[in-house]
Amino acid sequence: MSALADKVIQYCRDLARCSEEPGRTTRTFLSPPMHDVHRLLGEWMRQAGMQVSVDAAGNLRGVRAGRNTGIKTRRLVIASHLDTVPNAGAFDGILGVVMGVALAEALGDRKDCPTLEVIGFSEEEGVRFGIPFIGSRAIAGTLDETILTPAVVDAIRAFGLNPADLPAARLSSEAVAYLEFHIEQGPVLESLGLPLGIVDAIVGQSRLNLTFRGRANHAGTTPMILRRDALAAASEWIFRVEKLAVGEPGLVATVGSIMAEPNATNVIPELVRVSLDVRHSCDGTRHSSVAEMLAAADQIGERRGIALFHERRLDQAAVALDAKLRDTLSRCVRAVGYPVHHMMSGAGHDAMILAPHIPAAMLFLRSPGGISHHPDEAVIAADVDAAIEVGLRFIHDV
Ligand code: HGY
Ligand code: MN
Ligand code: MN
Repeated sequence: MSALADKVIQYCRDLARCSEEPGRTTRTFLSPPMHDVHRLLGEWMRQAGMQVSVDAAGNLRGVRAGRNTGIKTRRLVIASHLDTVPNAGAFDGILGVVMGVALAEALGDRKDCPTLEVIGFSEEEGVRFGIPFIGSRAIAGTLDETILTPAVVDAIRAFGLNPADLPAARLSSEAVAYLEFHIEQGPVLESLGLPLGIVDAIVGQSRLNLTFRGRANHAGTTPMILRRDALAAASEWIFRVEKLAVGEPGLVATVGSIMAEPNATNVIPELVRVSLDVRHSCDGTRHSSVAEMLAAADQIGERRGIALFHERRLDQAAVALDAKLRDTLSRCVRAVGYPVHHMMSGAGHDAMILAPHIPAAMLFLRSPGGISHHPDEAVIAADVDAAIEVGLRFIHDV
Protein backbone atom coordinates (compact mmCIF):
# COMPACT_ATOMS: atom_id res chain seq x y z
CA MET A 1 0.00 0.00 0.00
CA SER A 2 1.34 3.46 -0.80
CA ALA A 3 2.01 5.84 2.07
CA LEU A 4 0.11 8.44 0.03
CA ALA A 5 -3.08 6.36 0.04
CA ASP A 6 -2.79 5.98 3.81
CA LYS A 7 -2.20 9.74 4.09
CA VAL A 8 -5.37 10.43 2.04
CA ILE A 9 -7.46 8.21 4.30
CA GLN A 10 -5.91 9.64 7.47
CA TYR A 11 -6.53 13.22 6.28
CA CYS A 12 -10.19 12.40 5.58
CA ARG A 13 -10.56 10.87 9.03
CA ASP A 14 -8.77 13.82 10.69
CA LEU A 15 -10.92 16.35 8.82
CA ALA A 16 -14.05 14.43 9.89
CA ARG A 17 -13.34 15.75 13.39
CA CYS A 18 -13.93 19.31 12.11
CA SER A 19 -17.59 19.26 13.10
CA GLU A 20 -20.38 21.41 14.55
CA GLU A 21 -21.30 18.51 16.82
CA PRO A 22 -18.99 16.75 19.29
CA GLY A 23 -18.59 13.04 18.64
CA ARG A 24 -20.10 13.03 15.18
CA THR A 25 -19.39 14.64 11.79
CA THR A 26 -21.73 17.47 10.83
CA ARG A 27 -20.21 20.32 8.80
CA THR A 28 -22.65 22.57 6.96
CA PHE A 29 -22.26 25.58 4.68
CA LEU A 30 -19.73 28.11 6.12
CA SER A 31 -20.08 26.74 9.64
CA PRO A 32 -17.19 27.53 12.04
CA PRO A 33 -15.46 24.11 11.58
CA MET A 34 -15.11 24.94 7.87
CA HIS A 35 -12.37 27.42 8.91
CA ASP A 36 -10.46 24.48 10.40
CA VAL A 37 -10.86 22.45 7.22
CA HIS A 38 -9.58 25.38 5.15
CA ARG A 39 -6.59 25.75 7.51
CA LEU A 40 -5.65 22.04 7.59
CA LEU A 41 -6.18 21.34 3.89
CA GLY A 42 -4.69 24.72 2.97
CA GLU A 43 -1.48 23.75 4.79
CA TRP A 44 -1.19 20.51 2.78
CA MET A 45 -1.95 22.42 -0.41
CA ARG A 46 0.90 24.86 0.30
CA GLN A 47 3.27 21.99 1.12
CA ALA A 48 2.30 20.52 -2.26
CA GLY A 49 3.38 23.75 -3.95
CA MET A 50 -0.06 25.29 -4.44
CA GLN A 51 -1.22 28.89 -4.21
CA VAL A 52 -4.13 28.77 -1.74
CA SER A 53 -7.19 31.02 -1.50
CA VAL A 54 -10.80 30.99 -0.30
CA ASP A 55 -13.29 32.57 -2.70
CA ALA A 56 -16.38 34.61 -1.78
CA ALA A 57 -18.59 31.50 -1.77
CA GLY A 58 -16.28 29.86 0.76
CA ASN A 59 -14.71 27.45 -1.76
CA LEU A 60 -11.15 26.46 -0.84
CA ARG A 61 -8.94 26.72 -3.91
CA GLY A 62 -5.40 25.53 -4.52
CA VAL A 63 -3.57 26.14 -7.80
CA ARG A 64 -0.41 24.32 -8.90
CA ALA A 65 1.27 25.84 -11.94
CA GLY A 66 1.85 23.40 -14.76
CA ARG A 67 3.54 23.50 -18.11
CA ASN A 68 3.62 26.95 -19.56
CA THR A 69 3.91 26.58 -23.30
CA GLY A 70 3.67 30.31 -23.79
CA ILE A 71 0.33 29.87 -25.54
CA LYS A 72 -2.90 29.45 -23.56
CA THR A 73 -2.23 27.58 -20.32
CA ARG A 74 -4.52 24.58 -19.87
CA ARG A 75 -5.99 23.91 -16.43
CA LEU A 76 -7.44 20.70 -14.99
CA VAL A 77 -9.87 21.18 -12.10
CA ILE A 78 -10.08 18.39 -9.53
CA ALA A 79 -12.83 19.11 -7.04
CA SER A 80 -15.59 17.96 -4.72
CA HIS A 81 -17.39 19.28 -1.64
CA LEU A 82 -16.21 19.94 1.94
CA ASP A 83 -19.62 20.08 3.59
CA THR A 84 -21.47 17.06 4.99
CA VAL A 85 -24.89 15.78 5.94
CA PRO A 86 -25.63 15.50 9.68
CA ASN A 87 -23.82 12.57 11.35
CA ALA A 88 -21.90 11.93 8.16
CA GLY A 89 -19.12 9.57 7.26
CA ALA A 90 -15.53 10.71 6.67
CA PHE A 91 -15.33 10.44 2.90
CA ASP A 92 -18.42 11.80 1.07
CA GLY A 93 -17.13 14.85 -0.83
CA ILE A 94 -13.93 15.55 1.05
CA LEU A 95 -12.21 12.47 -0.41
CA GLY A 96 -12.36 14.13 -3.84
CA VAL A 97 -10.65 17.25 -2.54
CA VAL A 98 -7.99 15.36 -0.60
CA MET A 99 -7.33 13.21 -3.68
CA GLY A 100 -6.61 16.39 -5.64
CA VAL A 101 -4.09 17.58 -3.07
CA ALA A 102 -2.50 14.12 -2.91
CA LEU A 103 -2.06 14.15 -6.69
CA ALA A 104 -0.47 17.59 -6.49
CA GLU A 105 1.96 16.18 -3.91
CA ALA A 106 2.62 13.10 -6.06
CA LEU A 107 3.50 15.31 -9.04
CA GLY A 108 6.43 16.69 -7.04
CA ASP A 109 8.17 19.29 -9.21
CA ARG A 110 7.03 17.75 -12.51
CA LYS A 111 6.03 20.42 -14.97
CA ASP A 112 4.96 18.20 -17.86
CA CYS A 113 1.31 18.55 -16.92
CA PRO A 114 -1.48 21.14 -17.09
CA THR A 115 -2.03 23.63 -14.32
CA LEU A 116 -3.93 21.84 -11.56
CA GLU A 117 -6.66 23.60 -9.59
CA VAL A 118 -8.05 21.72 -6.60
CA ILE A 119 -11.37 23.07 -5.29
CA GLY A 120 -13.19 22.19 -2.08
CA PHE A 121 -16.78 23.36 -2.59
CA SER A 122 -18.42 25.04 0.39
CA GLU A 123 -21.93 23.64 -0.01
CA GLU A 124 -23.20 20.62 -1.95
CA GLU A 125 -25.60 18.85 0.39
CA GLY A 126 -27.98 21.76 0.97
CA VAL A 127 -28.36 21.01 4.68
CA ARG A 128 -28.05 24.48 6.25
CA PHE A 129 -30.45 26.48 4.07
CA GLY A 130 -32.07 23.74 1.97
CA ILE A 131 -30.14 25.06 -1.04
CA PRO A 132 -27.60 22.59 -2.51
CA PHE A 133 -24.60 23.27 -4.78
CA ILE A 134 -23.94 26.91 -3.68
CA GLY A 135 -20.15 26.48 -4.00
CA SER A 136 -20.11 24.86 -7.43
CA ARG A 137 -22.78 27.26 -8.72
CA ALA A 138 -20.54 30.16 -7.74
CA ILE A 139 -17.75 28.59 -9.81
CA ALA A 140 -20.15 27.89 -12.71
CA GLY A 141 -21.51 31.45 -12.51
CA THR A 142 -25.09 30.25 -12.05
CA LEU A 143 -25.92 31.84 -8.68
CA ASP A 144 -29.19 33.76 -8.67
CA GLU A 145 -31.45 35.46 -6.12
CA THR A 146 -33.22 32.18 -5.36
CA ILE A 147 -29.87 30.92 -4.05
CA LEU A 148 -28.39 34.15 -2.65
CA THR A 149 -31.17 34.64 -0.13
CA PRO A 150 -30.57 37.19 2.67
CA ALA A 151 -29.73 34.30 5.03
CA VAL A 152 -27.10 32.91 2.62
CA VAL A 153 -25.59 36.37 2.09
CA ASP A 154 -25.47 36.92 5.87
CA ALA A 155 -23.72 33.55 6.29
CA ILE A 156 -21.13 34.57 3.69
CA ARG A 157 -20.48 37.83 5.56
CA ALA A 158 -20.41 36.08 8.96
CA PHE A 159 -17.71 33.76 7.61
CA GLY A 160 -15.59 36.84 6.83
CA LEU A 161 -16.23 36.89 3.09
CA ASN A 162 -17.62 39.60 0.83
CA PRO A 163 -20.60 38.67 -1.40
CA ALA A 164 -19.57 41.48 -3.77
CA ASP A 165 -16.56 39.33 -4.71
CA LEU A 166 -18.70 36.39 -5.90
CA PRO A 167 -18.21 37.14 -9.61
CA ALA A 168 -14.45 36.67 -9.10
CA ALA A 169 -15.11 33.07 -7.96
CA ARG A 170 -15.98 31.97 -11.47
CA LEU A 171 -14.05 29.19 -13.15
CA SER A 172 -10.78 30.26 -14.77
CA SER A 173 -10.95 30.63 -18.55
CA GLU A 174 -7.89 28.31 -18.65
CA ALA A 175 -9.99 25.40 -17.34
CA VAL A 176 -10.36 22.66 -19.95
CA ALA A 177 -11.53 19.69 -17.89
CA TYR A 178 -13.09 18.80 -14.53
CA LEU A 179 -12.50 15.55 -12.64
CA GLU A 180 -14.27 14.51 -9.45
CA PHE A 181 -13.24 11.51 -7.37
CA HIS A 182 -16.08 10.34 -5.13
CA ILE A 183 -17.11 7.29 -3.15
CA GLU A 184 -19.88 5.42 -4.98
CA GLN A 185 -22.15 5.62 -1.91
CA GLY A 186 -23.91 2.48 -3.07
CA PRO A 187 -23.49 -1.32 -3.38
CA VAL A 188 -22.68 -1.78 -7.10
CA LEU A 189 -18.86 -1.82 -7.20
CA GLU A 190 -18.63 -3.95 -4.09
CA SER A 191 -21.14 -6.45 -5.50
CA LEU A 192 -19.01 -6.71 -8.66
CA GLY A 193 -15.74 -6.89 -6.71
CA LEU A 194 -14.43 -3.79 -8.50
CA PRO A 195 -12.35 -0.96 -7.02
CA LEU A 196 -13.29 1.81 -9.46
CA GLY A 197 -16.26 2.92 -11.57
CA ILE A 198 -16.48 5.48 -14.38
CA VAL A 199 -19.61 7.60 -14.15
CA ASP A 200 -21.48 7.93 -17.45
CA ALA A 201 -24.34 10.05 -16.11
CA ILE A 202 -25.88 11.42 -12.93
CA VAL A 203 -29.59 10.95 -12.31
CA GLY A 204 -31.91 13.97 -12.15
CA GLN A 205 -33.15 15.08 -8.77
CA SER A 206 -36.30 16.87 -7.49
CA ARG A 207 -36.44 18.25 -3.96
CA LEU A 208 -39.69 19.69 -2.54
CA ASN A 209 -41.15 20.69 0.82
CA LEU A 210 -44.81 19.87 1.52
CA THR A 211 -47.00 21.31 4.28
CA PHE A 212 -50.11 19.50 5.58
CA ARG A 213 -52.36 21.84 7.59
CA GLY A 214 -55.20 20.32 9.66
CA ARG A 215 -56.62 21.47 13.00
CA ALA A 216 -55.19 21.00 16.46
CA ASN A 217 -57.60 19.64 19.05
CA HIS A 218 -57.70 17.69 22.29
CA ALA A 219 -56.33 14.13 21.94
CA GLY A 220 -58.74 12.83 24.58
CA THR A 221 -62.04 14.44 23.72
CA THR A 222 -62.03 14.57 19.91
CA PRO A 223 -63.74 11.57 18.26
CA MET A 224 -61.66 10.02 15.43
CA ILE A 225 -64.31 10.89 12.83
CA LEU A 226 -64.11 14.60 13.67
CA ARG A 227 -60.37 14.93 13.43
CA ARG A 228 -58.29 16.82 10.84
CA ASP A 229 -55.04 15.19 11.82
CA ALA A 230 -52.16 16.56 9.72
CA LEU A 231 -49.73 13.85 10.85
CA ALA A 232 -52.10 10.98 10.01
CA ALA A 233 -52.62 12.54 6.57
CA ALA A 234 -48.88 12.96 6.00
CA SER A 235 -48.26 9.38 7.13
CA GLU A 236 -50.84 8.01 4.67
CA TRP A 237 -49.16 10.07 1.94
CA ILE A 238 -45.66 8.83 2.80
CA PHE A 239 -46.82 5.26 2.31
CA ARG A 240 -48.37 6.24 -1.06
CA VAL A 241 -45.03 7.83 -2.09
CA GLU A 242 -43.20 4.62 -1.20
CA LYS A 243 -45.72 2.51 -3.15
CA LEU A 244 -45.46 4.75 -6.22
CA ALA A 245 -41.64 4.60 -6.13
CA VAL A 246 -41.56 0.81 -5.70
CA GLY A 247 -43.86 0.56 -8.71
CA GLU A 248 -41.68 2.66 -11.04
CA PRO A 249 -38.44 0.90 -12.15
CA GLY A 250 -35.34 3.00 -11.44
CA LEU A 251 -37.22 5.58 -9.36
CA VAL A 252 -36.21 6.41 -5.80
CA ALA A 253 -38.24 8.67 -3.51
CA THR A 254 -37.44 9.65 0.04
CA VAL A 255 -39.24 11.59 2.74
CA GLY A 256 -36.15 12.36 4.80
CA SER A 257 -37.40 14.97 7.21
CA ILE A 258 -40.69 15.55 9.02
CA MET A 259 -41.70 18.20 11.52
CA ALA A 260 -45.03 18.28 13.38
CA GLU A 261 -46.63 21.13 15.34
CA PRO A 262 -47.44 21.58 18.14
CA ASN A 263 -45.58 18.26 18.60
CA ALA A 264 -47.26 17.37 21.91
CA THR A 265 -48.46 13.92 22.98
CA ASN A 266 -51.98 15.03 23.82
CA VAL A 267 -52.65 17.42 20.92
CA ILE A 268 -53.86 16.35 17.48
CA PRO A 269 -51.14 17.59 15.07
CA GLU A 270 -52.21 20.73 13.27
CA LEU A 271 -49.28 21.29 10.91
CA VAL A 272 -46.76 18.89 9.39
CA ARG A 273 -43.87 19.81 7.13
CA VAL A 274 -42.14 17.05 5.14
CA SER A 275 -39.34 16.97 2.56
CA LEU A 276 -39.51 14.97 -0.66
CA ASP A 277 -36.47 13.81 -2.68
CA VAL A 278 -37.24 12.06 -6.01
CA ARG A 279 -34.64 10.80 -8.49
CA HIS A 280 -34.57 9.02 -11.82
CA SER A 281 -32.23 8.83 -14.82
CA CYS A 282 -35.10 10.02 -17.08
CA ASP A 283 -36.33 13.55 -16.34
CA GLY A 284 -39.76 12.82 -17.84
CA THR A 285 -40.32 9.88 -15.51
CA ARG A 286 -39.10 11.92 -12.55
CA HIS A 287 -41.41 14.84 -13.34
CA SER A 288 -44.46 12.61 -13.90
CA SER A 289 -43.75 10.72 -10.67
CA VAL A 290 -43.52 13.98 -8.70
CA ALA A 291 -46.82 15.09 -10.25
CA GLU A 292 -48.42 11.78 -9.23
CA MET A 293 -47.13 12.18 -5.65
CA LEU A 294 -48.49 15.73 -5.41
CA ALA A 295 -51.87 14.57 -6.80
CA ALA A 296 -51.95 11.83 -4.16
CA ALA A 297 -51.33 14.45 -1.46
CA ASP A 298 -54.23 16.55 -2.79
CA GLN A 299 -56.59 13.51 -2.82
CA ILE A 300 -55.65 12.61 0.75
CA GLY A 301 -56.01 16.23 1.82
CA GLU A 302 -59.41 16.50 0.15
CA ARG A 303 -60.74 13.41 1.93
CA ARG A 304 -59.34 14.34 5.33
CA GLY A 305 -60.06 18.09 5.29
CA ILE A 306 -56.37 18.93 5.26
CA ALA A 307 -54.96 21.92 3.36
CA LEU A 308 -51.89 21.21 1.23
CA PHE A 309 -49.04 23.51 0.21
CA HIS A 310 -45.84 22.56 -1.59
CA GLU A 311 -42.62 24.37 -2.50
CA ARG A 312 -40.14 23.20 -5.14
CA ARG A 313 -36.55 23.50 -3.84
CA LEU A 314 -34.62 21.81 -6.64
CA ASP A 315 -35.31 20.53 -10.14
CA GLN A 316 -31.92 19.30 -11.32
CA ALA A 317 -31.91 17.59 -14.72
CA ALA A 318 -30.09 14.31 -15.27
CA VAL A 319 -26.61 15.02 -16.64
CA ALA A 320 -24.51 12.93 -19.04
CA LEU A 321 -20.79 13.38 -18.35
CA ASP A 322 -18.32 14.18 -21.11
CA ALA A 323 -17.92 11.24 -23.53
CA LYS A 324 -14.33 12.13 -24.52
CA LEU A 325 -13.20 12.46 -20.89
CA ARG A 326 -15.00 9.21 -20.04
CA ASP A 327 -12.94 7.50 -22.77
CA THR A 328 -9.73 9.09 -21.47
CA LEU A 329 -10.61 7.90 -17.97
CA SER A 330 -11.35 4.37 -19.28
CA ARG A 331 -7.98 4.27 -21.06
CA CYS A 332 -6.25 5.40 -17.85
CA VAL A 333 -8.03 2.79 -15.71
CA ARG A 334 -7.13 0.06 -18.21
CA ALA A 335 -3.53 1.32 -18.56
CA VAL A 336 -2.90 1.01 -14.84
CA GLY A 337 -4.33 -2.51 -14.87
CA TYR A 338 -7.84 -2.24 -13.46
CA PRO A 339 -11.14 -3.43 -14.96
CA VAL A 340 -13.22 -0.66 -16.59
CA HIS A 341 -16.80 -0.42 -15.34
CA HIS A 342 -19.23 2.27 -16.53
CA MET A 343 -22.16 3.19 -14.31
CA MET A 344 -24.85 5.73 -13.39
CA SER A 345 -24.70 7.83 -10.26
CA GLY A 346 -27.83 7.76 -8.09
CA ALA A 347 -26.28 10.44 -5.90
CA GLY A 348 -26.09 14.06 -6.98
CA HIS A 349 -22.66 15.62 -7.37
CA ASP A 350 -21.06 18.98 -8.08
CA ALA A 351 -19.99 17.54 -11.44
CA MET A 352 -23.61 17.96 -12.62
CA ILE A 353 -23.38 21.71 -11.97
CA LEU A 354 -20.06 22.08 -13.79
CA ALA A 355 -20.84 19.69 -16.70
CA PRO A 356 -22.79 22.27 -18.76
CA HIS A 357 -19.81 24.63 -18.53
CA ILE A 358 -16.72 22.41 -18.82
CA PRO A 359 -16.10 18.78 -19.90
CA ALA A 360 -16.59 16.84 -16.68
CA ALA A 361 -15.73 13.31 -15.56
CA MET A 362 -16.17 11.34 -12.35
CA LEU A 363 -14.34 8.34 -10.97
CA PHE A 364 -16.07 6.33 -8.22
CA LEU A 365 -14.25 4.41 -5.53
CA ARG A 366 -15.91 1.31 -4.06
CA SER A 367 -18.04 1.84 -0.91
CA PRO A 368 -17.49 -1.10 1.46
CA GLY A 369 -20.90 -2.21 2.74
CA GLY A 370 -22.48 0.11 0.17
CA ILE A 371 -23.15 2.58 2.95
CA SER A 372 -22.91 6.39 2.94
CA HIS A 373 -24.37 9.45 4.67
CA HIS A 374 -23.51 7.38 7.76
CA PRO A 375 -20.50 7.17 10.12
CA ASP A 376 -19.71 3.67 8.77
CA GLU A 377 -18.81 5.14 5.36
CA ALA A 378 -15.37 3.82 4.32
CA VAL A 379 -12.86 3.34 1.51
CA ILE A 380 -10.28 0.61 0.90
CA ALA A 381 -6.65 1.79 0.86
CA ALA A 382 -5.87 -0.33 -2.21
CA ASP A 383 -8.74 1.39 -4.06
CA VAL A 384 -7.37 4.82 -3.09
CA ASP A 385 -4.01 3.64 -4.44
CA ALA A 386 -5.66 2.63 -7.70
CA ALA A 387 -7.43 5.99 -7.94
CA ILE A 388 -4.12 7.83 -7.39
CA GLU A 389 -2.48 5.85 -10.20
CA VAL A 390 -5.44 6.58 -12.49
CA GLY A 391 -5.38 10.25 -11.49
CA LEU A 392 -1.67 10.66 -12.29
CA ARG A 393 -2.22 9.00 -15.66
CA PHE A 394 -5.26 11.19 -16.35
CA ILE A 395 -3.35 14.39 -15.50
CA HIS A 396 -0.72 13.33 -18.00
CA ASP A 397 -3.17 12.32 -20.75
CA VAL A 398 -5.94 14.92 -20.45
O1 HGY B 1 -28.03 13.89 -2.05
C1 HGY B 1 -27.09 13.58 -2.77
O2 HGY B 1 -27.23 12.88 -3.75
C2 HGY B 1 -25.73 14.10 -2.45
O3 HGY B 1 -25.18 13.34 -1.43
N1 HGY B 1 -25.78 15.48 -2.11
MN1 MN C 1 -23.70 13.45 0.14
MN1 MN D 1 -21.12 13.90 -2.14
